[in-house]
Amino acid sequence: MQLDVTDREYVYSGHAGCPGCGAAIAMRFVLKALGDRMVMVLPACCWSIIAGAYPQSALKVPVLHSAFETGGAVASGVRAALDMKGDFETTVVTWAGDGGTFDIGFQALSGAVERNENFIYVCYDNEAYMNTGIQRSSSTPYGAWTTTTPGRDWKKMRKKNIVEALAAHRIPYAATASIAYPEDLLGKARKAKAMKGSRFLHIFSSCPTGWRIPSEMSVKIARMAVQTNIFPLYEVEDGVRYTINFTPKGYLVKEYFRLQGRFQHLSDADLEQIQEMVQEDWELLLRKARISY
Ligand SMILES: Cc1ncc(C[n+]2csc(CCOP(=O)(O)OP(=O)(O)O)c2C)c(N)n1
Ligand code: SF4
Ligand SMILES: [Mg+2]
Repeated sequence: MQLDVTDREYVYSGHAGCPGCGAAIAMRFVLKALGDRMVMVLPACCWSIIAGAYPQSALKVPVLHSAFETGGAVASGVRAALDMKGDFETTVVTWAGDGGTFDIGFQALSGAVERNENFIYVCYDNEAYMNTGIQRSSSTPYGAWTTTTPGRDWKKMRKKNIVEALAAHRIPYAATASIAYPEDLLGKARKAKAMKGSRFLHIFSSCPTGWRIPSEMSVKIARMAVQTNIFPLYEVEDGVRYTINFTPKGYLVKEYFRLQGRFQHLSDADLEQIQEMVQEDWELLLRKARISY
């Protein structure tokens, strides 16, 4: 199948991402969907390094590097400045990691979307603080090794459901997407661009370095996360209208876990427990999608 997407590239080759970096793939697709009439706010994360420090940049869009916790606040300010200049056409995009979104930037993000600020907030999710050496975040999944959840202290809490948290603000659009499903990802980025108000994209972005997987497995692992229901693809409009975009045939989660170094310590009993947790979450999502508004 041929992708309906421009040949134009907005990410220069030779950027500083690791081979197979899912975050780099995510950026490439999102920029193809959004085009270059934008200001990108980039709080501290791997992408700050991948893009590089001024005057260098791996991105062909204007970038404003910002402090780690400020993605929502800086984007609000950039939007206000553009509006004062009468520029209502330039899209403001925050591009932040899971640490910068789920944890340290959550206050600024929550404040901004509660005001329904007119911007797109993209969280590329590699499930840990990768740029500073693979520390656990509230996006790190149950069962994972990180450098702050080592050995038997592997993470015992569930991954925070960030889309639910954003939907609770009743924003116009919140959606999950994956680097392994580019048609879906491009469609959601275009849909978000056509809307006004606060829009949130949560993109599953494999990290070969932090997940201890070979770089060529990056997209396959991301695909398996969707096919196992570990990372379902869905949208929430106005905080209440759920649409599930893909219904998997149902791979077992152990196949996904066994391929990644970060989960090698888990026993069969742990994996069975995780399978049940994934099933529970999926059934809850199905129930929400059945409610009609
Ligand atoms: C206030 C503050 N605390 C800590 C840091 C150090 N720091 C920079 S990037 C980063 C990790 C970012 O994690 P995430 O947002 O998940 O992005 P990733 O690196 O995984 O792409 C940290 C802890 C900082 N820049 N500012
Ligand atoms: S550490 Fe992970 S997210 Fe960061 S550049 Fe490398 S592969 Fe990408
Ligand atoms: Mg991260």
